[in-house]
Amino acid sequence: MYSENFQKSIAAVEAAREKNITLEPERMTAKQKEDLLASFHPDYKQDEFDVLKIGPNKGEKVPTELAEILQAHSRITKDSVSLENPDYETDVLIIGGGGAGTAAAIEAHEARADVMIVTKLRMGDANTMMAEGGIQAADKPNDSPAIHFVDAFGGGHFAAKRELLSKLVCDAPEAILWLSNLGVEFDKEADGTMVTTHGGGTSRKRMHAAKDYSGAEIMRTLRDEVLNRNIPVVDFTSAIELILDENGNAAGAVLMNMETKELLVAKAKTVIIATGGAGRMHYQGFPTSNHYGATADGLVLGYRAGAKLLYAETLQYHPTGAAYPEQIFGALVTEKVRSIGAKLVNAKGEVFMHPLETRDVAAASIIRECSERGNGVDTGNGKGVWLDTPMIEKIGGEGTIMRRIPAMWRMFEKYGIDIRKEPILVYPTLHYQNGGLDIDANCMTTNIENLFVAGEAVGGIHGKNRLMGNSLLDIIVFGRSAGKNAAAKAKDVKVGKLTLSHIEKFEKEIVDAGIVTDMTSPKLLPDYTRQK
Ligand code: MEZ
Repeated sequence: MYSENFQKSIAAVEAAREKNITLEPERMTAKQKEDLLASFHPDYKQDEFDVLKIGPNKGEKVPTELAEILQAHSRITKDSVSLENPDYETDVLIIGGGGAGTAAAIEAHEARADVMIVTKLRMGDANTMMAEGGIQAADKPNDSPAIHFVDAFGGGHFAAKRELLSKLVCDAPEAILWLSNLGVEFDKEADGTMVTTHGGGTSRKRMHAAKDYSGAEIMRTLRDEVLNRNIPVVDFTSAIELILDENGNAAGAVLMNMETKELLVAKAKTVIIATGGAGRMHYQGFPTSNHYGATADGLVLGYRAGAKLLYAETLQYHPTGAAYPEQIFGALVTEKVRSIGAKLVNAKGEVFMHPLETRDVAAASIIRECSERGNGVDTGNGKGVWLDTPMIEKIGGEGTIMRRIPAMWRMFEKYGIDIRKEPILVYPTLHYQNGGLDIDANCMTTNIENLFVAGEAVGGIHGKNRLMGNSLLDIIVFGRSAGKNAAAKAKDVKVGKLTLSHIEKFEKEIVDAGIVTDMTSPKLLPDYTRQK
């Protein structure tokens, strides 16, 4: 239910609806996109970035808030814990209990390695659980991994590491099969074929979904599999520092019980970082679609131990975060809403962009509409544009919304808004970390032996912008691959004497660079008591 303030604008949206449904907005040219991004995309706001003074990416710029935690003190000193009698010993230590971590655990277990998951909240408290719209895979006759590659490579500004993107698209059909066999209930046509839709920047319909609960359905299945296999999961326990051995190879982690703050030591032959994203860093003050624990922990752990980052300066602002009501500010409004017919319109009821531009372009368009062009709707808590959801029922027929996007209906219905009848207000929300730790095609970091990474903590798979549905895909493809490779590698590893000497080395770098900070990292949880 919208108050009086919105009615004039809603009337304009309703009056233009029939015309807007059939309107085919032009695609932007490459030059128009470049100019738009340079002026309106948050990644291009130079004063929101700092140049790193220390570490493997010294001299490169990253978001100011990320620079602060990458260049912060460790939570411990090298003498805070004894490494002599580890509390846990395993072949493969997996840090993170989301989609990538659990997929890795299943494959490492399948390869008969001893495997253990440590997670700072509970298994499944992760961005995977919150993913809605779907997972891409080129498994229809009119499609191919090569076409999928071209779409994603272009969408990512031709910056993806080719070997990683190639693995992503080539392993995608098998990833869908694996998930199906584990029990994921993908949406199907009456004849049993998968329902597939478009996403922004896709030239073929290759988005597989479970309504708009795709991530929750995948996570449910992976979690069940981990539990069925009795894979040990240590929950409410965070990794706060990697442990290396005397040869500089990854060999475990220092853990902290989130409640008692007790420190524990896990020794391992190989380590997989699967800690997910960074939405709760609220870069540039943006709200986020991410889960509570998304604080870039893996980047901090890896960086302090000497692992390189790739594209850490690029973030994804999902074009359609909820802008109203305030209670759900920043929550994800899945791109699938546009895939199945809703268009973005401004306060005057005008369509201002093609609904399926890539996410960076769509986000920048919305920001321009609400700033320079002055065509945003005042939400009482900022600005937003309309996503004209009633179009969906007009195009797909009555019942389409309940059949395809029931979670969206439920999210707004709680606040008296029936998205079948009324449009909704949206504005970009911090959604995804495009950059992360630099890995090779075997998922091992390029400069620390036996340290593997999977999921959102990886940089370079998608280049500088990710297409919808390639994240649920990458957690499965790279999670599985990291699990298999870490298990295989563990067979030949002889762990040397454990050490935390990298902490001392990093402290010296902080002092030598003249960095003055009282911050410690990883951050682990957001702090909402000290907002700027
Ligand atoms: O890949 C994603 O980020 C995704 C599917 C999000 C969404 O809009 O549903």
